[in-house]
Amino acid sequence: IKPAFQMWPWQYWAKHRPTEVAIALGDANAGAVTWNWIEVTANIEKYAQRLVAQGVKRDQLVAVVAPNSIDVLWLLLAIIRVGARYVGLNPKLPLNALTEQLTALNNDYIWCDNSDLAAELTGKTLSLIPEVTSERLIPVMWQEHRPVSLTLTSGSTGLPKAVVHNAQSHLASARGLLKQMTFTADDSWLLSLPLFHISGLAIVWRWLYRGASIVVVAPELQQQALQWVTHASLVPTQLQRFLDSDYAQQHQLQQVLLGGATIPVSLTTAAQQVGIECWSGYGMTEMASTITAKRANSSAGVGTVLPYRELILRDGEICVRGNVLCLGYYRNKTIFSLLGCDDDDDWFATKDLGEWHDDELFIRGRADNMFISGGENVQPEDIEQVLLQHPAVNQVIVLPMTDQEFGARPVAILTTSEPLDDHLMDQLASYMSQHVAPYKRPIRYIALPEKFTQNVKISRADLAQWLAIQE
Ligand code: 4YB
Repeated sequence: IKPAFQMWPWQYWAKHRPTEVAIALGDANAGAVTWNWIEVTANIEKYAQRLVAQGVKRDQLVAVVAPNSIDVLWLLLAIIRVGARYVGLNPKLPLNALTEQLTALNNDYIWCDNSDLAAELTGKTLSLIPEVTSERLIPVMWQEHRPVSLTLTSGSTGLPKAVVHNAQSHLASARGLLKQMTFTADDSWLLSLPLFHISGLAIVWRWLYRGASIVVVAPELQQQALQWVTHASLVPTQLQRFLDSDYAQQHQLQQVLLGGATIPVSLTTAAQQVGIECWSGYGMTEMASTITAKRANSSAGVGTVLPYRELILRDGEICVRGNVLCLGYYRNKTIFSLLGCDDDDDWFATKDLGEWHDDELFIRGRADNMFISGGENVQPEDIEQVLLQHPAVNQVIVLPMTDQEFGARPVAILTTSEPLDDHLMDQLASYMSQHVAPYKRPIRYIALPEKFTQNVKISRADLAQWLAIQE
């Protein structure tokens, strides 16, 4: 794969699209603050000088603990500019989890938008404010193979892994997706997912790859801001909420890339009806976001493999490789390979289960979610997919509940479009008895507490912990 840029991407666009809007803070058509590519380049340089003045050096690790904001975006770009590495952490995590993750990362610097929190965390605190009087030349060149980011991704157990990517894999990810999905230099992509998750970072790299504009808004304006942009990346619940809101009545949103969890066909159909073209994707942190995608249609599959990615099934397990694959996992200041011990095998085994039907990939769930009920193997995602086809079900997670007789039995935890009362529960139970074998029928239907729907994706582990303490 040949390099996408011979210079810093923003520098390239400052040459080729100098006065086009590159960043908008708010609604670009209604008095938002905007920066063109020349201004973006100058601003990155300014923030980079501030980092250098505080001692940040190439190859160092800067942790950022904050929700999305324009400051976080400048910081990310400036960190890359000085040759350091960016790692974002979810600011909503409890203090002990943040501390544990930072200790494992052994970061050199930290930036928080909240100074109380910063005081509690490890690493030298950075400030974005100081004006730098004596500017120094920053002797770092654009090199696509240099590691630029660490992205935390949690498996089902243990500490999250820190996935290292260089600029090349991020750009290959953008390039391959944009060979299929239309995103022109005149379009705008909302920064609609967190920069501490791969889905948020991928938005930045598509923007840089295309020289288009990125729209940043305060978290409370996210819903409304979907009206102001042509493109957005959303998890299914975000799209559901937008469609349920009044904002969906009038918008210029053309294309939405969906991913991160099972995408209900009913959702993409409803979006299509208000003029939003949906793309259904399957992706993961290790592969720099989207791996397969398609224009949403009447099938629940996730389409075909994008350029710069390869995918095979081995005994039903999805294995991947390609230019977008990360450099490895970061531990003790070292990058460890994510591949197994066999040197001849360069496929990354994902633990996701898949099937091909008519050349399209279907995700069947994760191997480690499977449980046994009365001697039968139960794949929770199978049950979820049937429930999602019920018109009243918006979102559902199926978990095992310990059972004297069966070892474990499935329970469904869900959000619904009407109140989850006895009547609806009876309806769901009778619907399931018509569609699945007895051992796959949930023994209880429980409403999903609001607090679990705030993150990019629902953590099955957190939800299982909560379920264990319910009577
Ligand atoms: C799925 C799944 C699917 C992932 N069905 N299980 O830019 C994007 O691609 C994007 C756009 C909108 C929303 C999200 C994204 C993402 O990047 C998602 C990437 C992601 O979720 N990465 S992750 O490391 O946090 O989790 C990966 C796991 O998520 C996979 O291994 C699957 O288990 C699951 N998943 N897409 C069913 N369409």
